[in-house]
Amino acid sequence: MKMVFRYFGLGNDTVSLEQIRQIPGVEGIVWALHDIPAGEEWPMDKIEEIKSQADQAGLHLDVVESVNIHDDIKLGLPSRDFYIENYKKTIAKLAEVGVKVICYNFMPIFDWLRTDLFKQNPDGSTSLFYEKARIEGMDPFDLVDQINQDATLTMPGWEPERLAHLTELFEAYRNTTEEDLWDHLSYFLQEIIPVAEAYDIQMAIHPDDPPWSVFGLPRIITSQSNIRRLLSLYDSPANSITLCSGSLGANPANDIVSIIHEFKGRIPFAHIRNVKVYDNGDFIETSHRTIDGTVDITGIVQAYHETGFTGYARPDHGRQIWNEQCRPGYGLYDRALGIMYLWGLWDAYARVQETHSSKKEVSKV
Ligand code: DNO
Repeated sequence: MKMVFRYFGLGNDTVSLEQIRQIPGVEGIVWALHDIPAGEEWPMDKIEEIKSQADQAGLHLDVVESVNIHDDIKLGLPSRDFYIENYKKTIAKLAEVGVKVICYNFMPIFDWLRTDLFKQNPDGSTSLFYEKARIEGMDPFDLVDQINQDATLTMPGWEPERLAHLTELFEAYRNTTEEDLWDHLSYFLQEIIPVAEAYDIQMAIHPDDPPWSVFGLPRIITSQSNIRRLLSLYDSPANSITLCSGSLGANPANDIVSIIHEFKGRIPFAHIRNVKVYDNGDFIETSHRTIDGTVDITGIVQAYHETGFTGYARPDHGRQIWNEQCRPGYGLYDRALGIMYLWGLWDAYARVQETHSSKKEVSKV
């Protein structure tokens, strides 16, 4: 397991590269050019800027999260070919600076969705929270009005240029079914995976968060069987997944341990985090510790260990603790605590395995 940490870039992150470097066992940053709109080719000079910052800090930049997919590709519009060509050019440039994994997602319009970014916990910390009934009761067109009236309602994937076209986007998706989305994903993969293979890069799709349809929009990377279908769309190690335990874990029917065992070898990147799911379908993000949430983090780390996981892993969405001023979910403190918990579990399994194999050696003698 190679530990990495998400970094939003100079001026965009409250956590510095020096701080990241001091978290035990962290070797690299997970990065992106966040100011380049989806669909545009990434400029080489900006890529090189991040490369030189990372080099100076002694961190690698093997993992990019995300090169976002233009909605025309998800909608299957004729203009998709132009955006796919840009995507291929970006892959080639990322390979030049040594990128090994590109994380992306195929969620229409939005990325991850929550109803509260600062939900108060009893201990005074705050967490990201999702109130299911509130989203279910919301008309997407009312939502657009609300966002237009309240600019603070901003989330990842809700870039200003996209918000301006939100009504049109909802209209465009009105007749798009899940099967259409599968077709459009397949088209994208048939074009992109041969290029990724040629550059020795793994394309790792991130599951939908939450893993169900929101605002009537189709969502397809939601379950073990759908991941199986995704991997069969193009049978190559370059067609792979970012296994996010918290995204899939918002649906307790998803057995992440079983997913790790079934898809070993096709998981180059793991997001390991916990959520607590309530009976009514609401969920709140918790510390990484197993006992604090519904996701079996202990079992997940054990499964990665047992399957000989050598990919990249990062903690994800921490709580906001100790009065840290940071991007919701992306503070230093709780994610660094999360890393130490993950290492603790990992090292304990490594020790158990060593002891087990040395006992076997002794019994052979
Ligand atoms: C949230 C992240 C997601 C993720 C994208 C991948 O914190 O896990 O925003 O980066 O969905 O494309």
